Amino acid sequence: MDNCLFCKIAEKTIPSTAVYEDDELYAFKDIHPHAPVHLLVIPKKHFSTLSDCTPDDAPLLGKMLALAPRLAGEFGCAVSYDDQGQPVAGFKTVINSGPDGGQEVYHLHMHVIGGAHPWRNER
Ligand code: DGP
Repeated sequence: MDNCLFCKIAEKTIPSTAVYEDDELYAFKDIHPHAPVHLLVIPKKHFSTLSDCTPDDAPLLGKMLALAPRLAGEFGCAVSYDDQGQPVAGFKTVINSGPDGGQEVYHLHMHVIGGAHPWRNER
């Protein structure tokens, strides 16, 4: 789509630090990281927001979600289990949608954020 920042990033007309790519998805480092690991996963097909997706897009959305733990593992923040079977480490996946959802870039993207836990006290 013309004038879409993340379409241009996926097309490589704007540079980014790639961490994953296939025929449908592109993932790269966020330019303003909120934590030691902060990645963005985008579909190459342009959707402005999650609200523009339909049930037919479920396989693509599932593929995006399934990529999160794989990338978290590659960046050292996957959930693992200690000797007592308690979960350790971990990451957060976020899709901001629309102005009330805090979305700033209008190309669907999923944040994968880990390596720190500032949100633990937010619960
Ligand atoms: P959101 O608020 O969910 O729309 O988050 C947009 C994110 O995109 C924000 O964390 C910063 C990131 N971002 C914005 N512009 C660029 C860019 O040019 N390159 C990269 N790598 N990330 C960007």
